[in-house]
Amino acid sequence: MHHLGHTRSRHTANHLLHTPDAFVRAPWPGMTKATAVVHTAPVTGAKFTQYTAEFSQGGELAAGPHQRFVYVLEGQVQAAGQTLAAGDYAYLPSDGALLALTAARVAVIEKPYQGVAMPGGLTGRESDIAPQPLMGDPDLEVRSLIPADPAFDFAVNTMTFAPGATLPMVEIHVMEHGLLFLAGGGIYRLGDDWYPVTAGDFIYMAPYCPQWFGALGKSPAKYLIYKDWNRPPL
Ligand code: UGY
Ligand code: MN
Repeated sequence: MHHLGHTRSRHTANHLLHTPDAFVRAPWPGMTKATAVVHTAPVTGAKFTQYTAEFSQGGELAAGPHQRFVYVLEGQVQAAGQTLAAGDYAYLPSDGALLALTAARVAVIEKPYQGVAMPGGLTGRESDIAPQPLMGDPDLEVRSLIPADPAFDFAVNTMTFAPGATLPMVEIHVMEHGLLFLAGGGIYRLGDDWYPVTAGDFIYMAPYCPQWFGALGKSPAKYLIYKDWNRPPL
């Protein structure tokens, strides 16, 4: 029994709030000394999969059949012959295998490619990406981790909100989102509900889920956000 059956987690028709108290870890073939917390997958209606892979030192995650994006949350992993540390990321169109050089936690996004020729792989460091203010607001910085090239069929950004900063409007759009809170917190509107959210939480937003966020507290709020991108809906 935990907190008398209470959790902030919630799953509705158009959104999922997945909080760490409700995470269940499971391995699958291709994982050695590693487990995954699957946050969203096609079973929820999503057209992608997002999970947090948790590794002991020496742990491995084999390549899967789909393009993979990884963002290191903690520790060090090797991907495509490169060493990635916290804040580093990689787009791996094939050969997406990961080897943990230390105990590590990695955000993993996988999606069947929509198109003919997948772009080449790349790695980067989030802090090297120049921030862009969202709709001119210098208190809301967007860093695009995937290059602006239509060969990519999804986008992954970080969004950093100064204390008190908000999304400029309630967004309603055809794209779906996978969102992992990296730091700070605030209030997220999802559909007709408002939720307190904090670092470690995950949110899935289905297409057309009304969404808005306001940052609370004395330190910036930051999240990693996936969306399908660069493809017509039909
Ligand atoms: O890119 C986006 O749609 C982003 N502004 N959405 C969000 O933060 N919920
Ligand atoms: Mn959005």
